[in-house]
Amino acid sequence: MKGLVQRLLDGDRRAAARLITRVENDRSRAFELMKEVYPHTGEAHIFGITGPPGVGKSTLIESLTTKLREKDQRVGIIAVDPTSPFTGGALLGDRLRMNTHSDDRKVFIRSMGTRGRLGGLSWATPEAIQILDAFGCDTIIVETVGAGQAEVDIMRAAHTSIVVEAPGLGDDIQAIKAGVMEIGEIFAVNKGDKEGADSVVFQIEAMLDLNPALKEDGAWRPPVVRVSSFDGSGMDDLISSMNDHRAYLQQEGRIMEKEMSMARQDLMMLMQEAVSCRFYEGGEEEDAFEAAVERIAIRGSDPYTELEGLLSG
Ligand SMILES: Nc1nc2c(ncn2[C@@H]2O[C@H](COP(=O)(O)OP(=O)(O)O)[C@@H](O)[C@H]2O)c(=O)[nH]1
Ligand SMILES: [Mg+2]
Repeated sequence: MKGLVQRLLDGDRRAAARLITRVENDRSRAFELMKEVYPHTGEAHIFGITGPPGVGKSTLIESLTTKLREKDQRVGIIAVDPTSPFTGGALLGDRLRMNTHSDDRKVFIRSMGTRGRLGGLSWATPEAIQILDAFGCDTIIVETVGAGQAEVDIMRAAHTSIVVEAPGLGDDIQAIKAGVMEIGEIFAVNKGDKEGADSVVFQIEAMLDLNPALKEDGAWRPPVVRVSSFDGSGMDDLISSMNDHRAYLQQEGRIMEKEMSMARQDLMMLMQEAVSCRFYEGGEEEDAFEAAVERIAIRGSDPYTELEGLLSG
């Protein structure tokens, strides 16, 4: 029988699903398989889509996917759902609905919980992206809920970051946090069918005007696109902006900069995980870690000495 990786490369959807489950549940063993998968990655364009809950990210992805399918693209969608560290369950129950595409063999949809990891991605998200890349997806869309570190995470894991906003979410200008202004390479103002969308577009444009870096030669000025996932208006403009950004990255070695930043993010996450799993997520050396904590708490030692001890042990 063919191995799981070979079946993935042959375009077997079940193999893709099973591999993702493995990297979620049995990580260090799955890394052996990822070594075989990785050489087959690097073809897909990865889009991160972030924004506050309720702006319509999932709905937008669904209509975008319809458009991409008209061009016969193979599409991979990963929705990262923040899970509560207290209950272990999904915080928002933000499962992708996506019924429109559930029978389409060229669309792969997967929800993943963050499983208590701080930040916008779960430990296994980078591998899930790689698996879908090797599976042959032309476009991979990763949905994360915008909440501080989440945006930074997704920006570093994607070629193009799309920030979604919408009218009617309370104080518009406050919903558009300063942090997202820096990470958005495209702004999609969703719910364009509703009143107030123009005002949101205007406010984002005004905030972008304040950034002198965007006026520099060769800088990418993020387009602000008004869309409606309900009536489909603006969706072609959004697709053009996505293509424009992709073309922009192809110029003057910018893609290499992106690839470096993505590789840095992948490796940093693995290193953080290696340390946290080794010492405090039920790892083998948790006892040593806890003993060090106790020594520090009673002032019998200090964190700096203990760090040296743990890492050299
Ligand atoms: N009027 C309007 N409502 C929308 C639009 N897109 C999404 N919604 C609604 O907004 C709500 C949140 O959508 P969802 O996609 O789950 O948002 P997410 O939390 O950002 O993923 C749902 O009730 C959608 O039906 C749109 O373009 N126009
Ligand atoms: Mg959603």
